[in-house]
Amino acid sequence: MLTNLHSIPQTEFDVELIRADFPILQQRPYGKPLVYLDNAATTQKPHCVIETITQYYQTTNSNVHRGVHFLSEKATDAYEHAREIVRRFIGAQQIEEIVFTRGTTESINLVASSWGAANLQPGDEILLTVFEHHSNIVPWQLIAERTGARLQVAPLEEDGTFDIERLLERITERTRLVAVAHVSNVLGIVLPIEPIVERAHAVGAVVLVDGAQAVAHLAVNVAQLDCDFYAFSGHKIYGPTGIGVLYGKRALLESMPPYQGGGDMIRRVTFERTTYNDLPYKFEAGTPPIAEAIGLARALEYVSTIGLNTIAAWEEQLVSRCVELLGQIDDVRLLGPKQGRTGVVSFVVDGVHPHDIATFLDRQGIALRAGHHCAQPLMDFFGVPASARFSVAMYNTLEEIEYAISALDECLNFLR
Ligand code: C6P
Repeated sequence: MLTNLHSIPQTEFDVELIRADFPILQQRPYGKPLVYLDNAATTQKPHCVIETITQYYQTTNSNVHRGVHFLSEKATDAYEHAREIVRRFIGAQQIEEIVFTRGTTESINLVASSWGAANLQPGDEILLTVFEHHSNIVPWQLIAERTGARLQVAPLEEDGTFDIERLLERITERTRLVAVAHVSNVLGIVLPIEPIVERAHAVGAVVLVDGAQAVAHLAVNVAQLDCDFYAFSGHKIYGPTGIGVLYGKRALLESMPPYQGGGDMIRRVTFERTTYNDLPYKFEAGTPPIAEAIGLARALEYVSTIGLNTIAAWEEQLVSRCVELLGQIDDVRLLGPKQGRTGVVSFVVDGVHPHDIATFLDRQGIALRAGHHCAQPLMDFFGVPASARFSVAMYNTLEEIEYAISALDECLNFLR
């Protein structure tokens, strides 16, 4: 049995062939070719994912785990097969460790509500970094308020670089949980997870990794990382919206109380007492996102046949070219380091609002994001209200990067 989908032999990378798989790339906003550089917000979907979802509704649609009829069994098989694909994709050891959720946000809220309520006490510490997404801050604030635990925050250096030692030294006997982004959605830096896990486990703390910006860009193996929880969203890895994954070590998931109550998460209900279903169903109350899970599995297979290492090598070229060309424009300030970044390039320009940049570029057919990127504490750290951000996917080309940066240059000449 394959333990990890990343071990599938990979085909040669041809960006034009890849582009042909994504019908939306034929769109022409304002009559211009679409240059989609907002992939950190959400990625586009290949034919095979769209087809799989359509096929599901045309041939299989039914509720899962509930019926003995033909369609229900077919839908259940497809849904459970999707779980197995996810398991292999992230290198989890057991199928029970894969919980389907609505997305990264729900995965983190599940852990905060369930694990947090059962394990946190006054004086306990939850360690985050200053560059976390709001989805990996607010759930911890909510549970800290309920339990009396406190948030601790690992800082960045003044120049926007990250020193892992500054995080490690904050893991103490009081730390109960460390929750960190694998890849920052603003800085693009990749956190070394292993030393964090090692130090956290040494003091008896657990580690949750927010993989929202990682899974589409680097080969993740949760068994190797040895993290306790790993969260990601389907829509950021060429899959549908409305589906996400929470990986959790079996023993931890077993020990946690349910997150939501409803159908499918129970074994027996009486008005006096309810007993709960086995993993992972204990955490999947109600009708799950069935078509979405099946679509996600198709997306993961698609990514696996291309190969994450191949994708990462291509995206590295895109990001490096973007950083290099931005460096040639006066007054552009890059947020984060020049090198060692994955997927995203965020920047600010003195005297120009990022929204004006995004609006100007939009008229050239270029989609990028401007705003606080749901990372307001990081914007505060840099002393800016917002930034502009290019974010790449495997279907972007070097020509698109060059076109986008020359449009930016034109925009700044116009606005300044
Ligand atoms: N970041 C971005 O444009 P959801 O919304 O649940 O799929 O993902 C939340 C999330 C959690 N962590 C990180 C590191 C993220 O980047 C995101 C989503 C998008 O950067 C939308 S704000």
